[in-house]
Amino acid sequence: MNTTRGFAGRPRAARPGLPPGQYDAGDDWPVLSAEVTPDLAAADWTFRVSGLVAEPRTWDLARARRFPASAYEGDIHCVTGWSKFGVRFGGVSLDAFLEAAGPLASATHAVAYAHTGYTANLPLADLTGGRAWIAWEYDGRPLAPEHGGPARLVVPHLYFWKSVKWLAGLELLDRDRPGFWEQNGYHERGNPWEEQRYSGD
Ligand SMILES: Nc1nc2c(c(=O)[nH]1)N[C@H]1C(S)=C(S)[C@@H](COP(=O)(O)O)O[C@H]1N2
Ligand SMILES: [Mo]
Repeated sequence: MNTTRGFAGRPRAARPGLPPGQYDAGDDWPVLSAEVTPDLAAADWTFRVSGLVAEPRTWDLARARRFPASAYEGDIHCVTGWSKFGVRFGGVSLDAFLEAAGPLASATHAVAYAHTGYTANLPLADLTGGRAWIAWEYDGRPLAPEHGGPARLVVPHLYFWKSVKWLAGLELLDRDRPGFWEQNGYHERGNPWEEQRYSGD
């Protein structure tokens, strides 16, 4: 035999773009929901920006679609370990909604909440600057209900638990207020590149 001892069976080098401790889920797209998928028709979906804003605003899907279209093409990372490469979400940049409502200077954090009651907290800076979307399409088709359709939040540079499905609103705050998983031990920010999985990481 001509194999070099110690070489065969060595783990392959991590794929570039894979954060520490993650694996590539390939074509799979697992569904992770703490709730039962709600019966939420596109016509009944609304999104509200409230709290520390100049003017609280609410949009339905038809009005949300009037903002310039914006897509995210890239990778997503779930704290349970899977990452998915080359996803394509279509919708609108969250900046458009925030600019319309006018965050007050005192606003530093936000709680994103779902039509089901699920919540996630984020620093406001992670939701601005072209890094967060409200998405209603996946691969050019309407977002499937189990993946958060009619519309969900997509904040791909953080662990995907922050990307609230069946998104109902954002409340802007002057302090960090833990959401559903964050009250159960998960990290307040959740940067996958720093492996911020659990509180204190
Ligand atoms: N409303 C709601 N949004 C949610 C969740 C949830 O349980 N409820 N799970 C989060 C988690 S942990 C992940 S990894 C992603 C999963 O999205 P997917 O089911 O489309 O893969 O949604 C996030 N958003
Ligand atoms: Mo997750």
